[in-house]
Amino acid sequence: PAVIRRSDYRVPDWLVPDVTLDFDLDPALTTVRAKLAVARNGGHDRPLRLDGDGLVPLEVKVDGRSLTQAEWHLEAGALILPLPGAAHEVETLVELAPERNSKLMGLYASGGLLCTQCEAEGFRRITFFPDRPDILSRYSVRMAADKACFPILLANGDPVEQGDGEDGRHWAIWNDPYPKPCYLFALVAGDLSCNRDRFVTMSGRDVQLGIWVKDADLPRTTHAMEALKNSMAWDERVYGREYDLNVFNIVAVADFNFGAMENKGLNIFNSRYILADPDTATDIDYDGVEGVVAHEYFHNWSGNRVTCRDWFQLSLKEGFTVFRDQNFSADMGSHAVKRIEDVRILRAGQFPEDSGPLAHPVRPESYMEISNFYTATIYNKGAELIRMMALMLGPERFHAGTDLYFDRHDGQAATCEDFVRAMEDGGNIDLTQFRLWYEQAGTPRVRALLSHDAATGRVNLVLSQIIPPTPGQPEKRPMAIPIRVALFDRESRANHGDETLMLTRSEQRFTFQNVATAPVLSINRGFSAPVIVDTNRSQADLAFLSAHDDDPFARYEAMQQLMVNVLVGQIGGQPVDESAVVDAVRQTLIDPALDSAFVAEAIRLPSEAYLGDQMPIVDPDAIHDARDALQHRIGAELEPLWRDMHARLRANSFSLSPAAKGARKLRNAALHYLVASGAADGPLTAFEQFDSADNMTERQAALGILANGESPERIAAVDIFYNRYCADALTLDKWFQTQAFALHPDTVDLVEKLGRHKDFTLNNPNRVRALYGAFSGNQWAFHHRSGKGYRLVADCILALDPINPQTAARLVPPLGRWKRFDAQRAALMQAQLQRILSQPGLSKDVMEQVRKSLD
Ligand code: DPP
Ligand code: ZN
Repeated sequence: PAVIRRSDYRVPDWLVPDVTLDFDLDPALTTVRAKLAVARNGGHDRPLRLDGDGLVPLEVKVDGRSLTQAEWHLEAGALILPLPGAAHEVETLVELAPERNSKLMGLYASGGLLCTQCEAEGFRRITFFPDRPDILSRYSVRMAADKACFPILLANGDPVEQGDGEDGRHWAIWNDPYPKPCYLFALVAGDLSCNRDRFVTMSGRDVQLGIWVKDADLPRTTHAMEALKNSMAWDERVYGREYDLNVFNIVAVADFNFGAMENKGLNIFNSRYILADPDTATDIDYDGVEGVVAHEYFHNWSGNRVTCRDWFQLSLKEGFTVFRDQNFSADMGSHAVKRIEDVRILRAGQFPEDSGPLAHPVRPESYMEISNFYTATIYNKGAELIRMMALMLGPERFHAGTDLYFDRHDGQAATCEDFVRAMEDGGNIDLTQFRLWYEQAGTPRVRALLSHDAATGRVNLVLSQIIPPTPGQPEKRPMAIPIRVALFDRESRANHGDETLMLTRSEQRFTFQNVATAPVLSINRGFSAPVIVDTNRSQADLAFLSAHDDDPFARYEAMQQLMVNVLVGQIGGQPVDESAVVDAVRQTLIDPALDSAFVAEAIRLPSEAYLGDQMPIVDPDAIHDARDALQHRIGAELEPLWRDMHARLRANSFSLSPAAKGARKLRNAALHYLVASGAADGPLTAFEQFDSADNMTERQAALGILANGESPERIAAVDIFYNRYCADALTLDKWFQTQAFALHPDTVDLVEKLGRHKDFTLNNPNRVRALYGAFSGNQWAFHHRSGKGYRLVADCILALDPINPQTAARLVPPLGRWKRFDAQRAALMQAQLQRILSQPGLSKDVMEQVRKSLD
């Protein structure tokens, strides 16, 4: 397969100002007639090239005249037409079989619906078209379908006309007045019910809102609707951006590769990010619904009104939109806890990517398959880049920059460079060096050395940076890194002042005056930069910060570092006294100033995977044992506290208030430590919570805690959960996922068995991710020394690739991390990658990931 390079970008040869699509819909056989108004772009004599993927042209017309087969040809699936003039009308006819489309790209069937997914390159599976985001067209779409099976017909924009046809068919026409790239095209046909509402925009326009689901799911859409209205109000208030059509529709579908898709005026969602009720959704699910509804809505400006010139600019819309949805969620709940969660996600997903064979810059230079670049780097690190600019500019200048960006580029296909320039011009700042964040991959390591001179009252802070080599980038230049610091007085606990230091050189010295006694350093406060910080702070200093830092993220971080030091010491055979950790946990638990959600985050041990990331060679068994032992000790020493909290935090009735969510989170943590203590009644207490909970947050947590151990309660809970929820796909996913995540010595065998379970299917991406995605994130189980875990995941990739290559390719990265493991495991992992690569007919999705992973 060919490699596409950013440097090869050329403006399109032909533009397509207007598109008329006519769909005769049927799951077995759909016909698509497309009329494109095409216009030559510049003085050249190149033919018109219309991308196609698996399409056969049944008819090709130019300006109303049918062409003979000699007048066109196909080249790598694309239709090539030599055209004489400056502007023409090109018409094509193709046939599709949506019910046989298992890739879930293009037009496909899901649970009786017909729906589309076009980003990134799915539109070329629907009709011949120049499938690139810098071609912006006005669309008029006509759909006809059987009225009984597909009573609802939706597309982008506003509905224009509808009517009944012959043989029980009906039709509808929708027009979208805003020129858009074809990746934002969408249609849905099906038997759907609607949760209707309305929103009046800041200029007084009435927008009809609709969330379309299967009738039985209607009661589960209230949270999504609240989130939508809150998002619309937030984007007006914070960014001054108003919605621009008369209708906004969301449809939930069960089979979906992404989380959701921001098609203009017609968002299509993976049902897991729409449907929520207390019996089936955890608080994390509720937050996921709120965040993803907001994310897709915010794309209407950051993505749709201003779109991307080419797919190398993907982070232009994704990084910025993640930043926007993160801040929205923080405003709806707790800023402190949201930041901690987002950093945890970044460290769990993006840091490993950035240090492995698939590392790539936020603006990549090349790709084979663009679907492989919907990554944590593009999304989450991309969001951190926007956050750093917002920090450097301050809120007013940042919004001057975003206003300028939206005004300057409205209706255009823009680049990351355009965004940075708008920040410079609107916010009055020089970002020359900062641009390196878009170019250089790899997580910078910042080393901080603090020294204090009592005689002069001077503090020196020496900061240095190293950007590790990454594939294709052996040498790195120093970056501009904003590091927020504060110095604390040990006695008075006073903060000498918060400052953002700009580290721009390899090594730099910063001086602070009038500091009488050696202070404690608080650094990278609020996680001001996506870097790894190495400091020479003692366990005593970390304990101090874990009790007294006034920045909640830094306080959490101090606690985590305290735990990491103990665990890494233990694993490396250089034990560090654990009592500081137990004391810090106790202090945190009894501090009346802290809210429950923060406490639950702070007292949780770093994950096994995160501990692995701190070691040169990951030893999954030693990590598991050390973490398990520390958990046991914290559980046992503070047992009365856990017991008391678990009883005290029981709620009388269910609520989604931040306080109620925080209480559930902390109550689950208490149960976790109580069971870890080894108390004889632990499993029974967990089972009681499982059995009596009136919400999924407590029920699933109890199930997970039981699944980690060995008890009759475990077997009972797994059984009861299955019988209660086996008819609900999203909840059954939790049953698979909880077992695949279990820290239990038999997990690898259990996953093998679950892969053969009658409810397991490769046709639903959520189910695949619930079992194999969760399993490959379970370090101890996946890296079972037998290599069985690697084989299971490779088997799944090989079986899934012919069905859904995009989802198959997403399972490859954990196998690619072999360099981080001992020689025996590394060889077993490489052998599975080789086995995958030797499969004939491998998709380019999987091939690209496997080839890079073997390098
Ligand atoms: N649908 C995906 C998202 O919203 C890709 N645009 O991030
Ligand atoms: Zn997005």
